[in-house]
Amino acid sequence: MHAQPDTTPAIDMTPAEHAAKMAGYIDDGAQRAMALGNRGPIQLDAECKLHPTIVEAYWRCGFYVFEGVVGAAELADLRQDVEETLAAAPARPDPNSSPGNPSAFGGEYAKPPYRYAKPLSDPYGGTDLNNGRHPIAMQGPTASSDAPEWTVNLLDGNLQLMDASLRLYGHPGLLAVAEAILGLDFVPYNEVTFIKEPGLGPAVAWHQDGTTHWDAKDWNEGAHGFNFMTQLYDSTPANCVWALPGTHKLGKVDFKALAAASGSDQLDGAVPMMCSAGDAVIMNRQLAHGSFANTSTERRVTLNAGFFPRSRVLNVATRKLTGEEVIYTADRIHERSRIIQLGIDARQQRFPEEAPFAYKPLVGEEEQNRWNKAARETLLKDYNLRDMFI
Ligand SMILES: O=C(O)CCC(=O)C(=O)O
Repeated sequence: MHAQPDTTPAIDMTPAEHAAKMAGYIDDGAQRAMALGNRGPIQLDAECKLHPTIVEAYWRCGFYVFEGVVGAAELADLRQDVEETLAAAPARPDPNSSPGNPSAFGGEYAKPPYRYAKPLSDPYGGTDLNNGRHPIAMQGPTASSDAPEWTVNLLDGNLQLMDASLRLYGHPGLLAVAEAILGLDFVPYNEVTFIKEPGLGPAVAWHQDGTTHWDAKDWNEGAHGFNFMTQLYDSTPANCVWALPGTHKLGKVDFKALAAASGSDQLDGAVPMMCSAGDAVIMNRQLAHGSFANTSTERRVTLNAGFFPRSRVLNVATRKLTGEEVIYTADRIHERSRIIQLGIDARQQRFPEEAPFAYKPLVGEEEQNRWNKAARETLLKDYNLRDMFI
């Protein structure tokens, strides 16, 4: 891999000028978003099947905003865990970490949990990082003179960093949605937290997430699974993820051509995925999406948890975003999937009045996957070394 700059050079624009440039785009995009008909509560029938109009809207648009998924008590737990995790972050990345993905260890984990970026930068756009999946650079305003040198923009391995996040992973409504979209035997991908602090949060340049099945003969609009994105604070048009509805059906999107046609990184037809705190978006990983530098005054914290159809992972040979080659065996999938069952049990202990989700591939293995002190060490510790990427 080529050496990469760790940030897109800032252009001569203040955060306030960037925010002003976004204003008209935000108004138009927010109107388009509200007209899509793809938001509302999770609706399950007596058999826990997702309402067909939700399924239809998800496949039509490539995303759906589930409102009110996380209640007040759980939201408070999640926010507190994020605060504690961020408070433990070193102020700057380890100088020996990759210049393209500056990161730092914090505690005992095998994989660095903290990822950093320069304030308001675009770490990926126009580089060949992440298998080159971010072809255009976003506009990078110059951060204010009192900004820190680095901002934490990502936490990796949510479920071992934050117990509340493990409990959210076992959410029966979200897992029922996963089952409805991917089938009974859905498999996990990874869990990360996107942090976009006001005046600091970097851009995530336009991209599609999938990397493996684009040229497959049996490629389809669901070939690379989806991410849940649970919002711990209101997610506004100025700081949220934007998307081009319907692009998950089109194969590889030519972002350079779209940016040229649109005249900038403000792609024509895009919509913001606005949410209130406690909402959770399901987003198809083939959907064209990205987020702008956060020049707003509001923080965004998003917990991502992704899932795949098993048929797109089992015995599949692929390359991780780092370029490393890997084959996903049945054993590996089974071991990684045990964390779903662990999350279900952890949630049941915190919310005993809730009916737990039954994850079909592990029915009968509940006893081996109980949440307790031992499981933290034997099952959860470094679980994210078994993350799967397609
Ligand atoms: O949260 C963001 O700003 C970007 C999220 C994203 O690109 C992703 O989940 O793939």
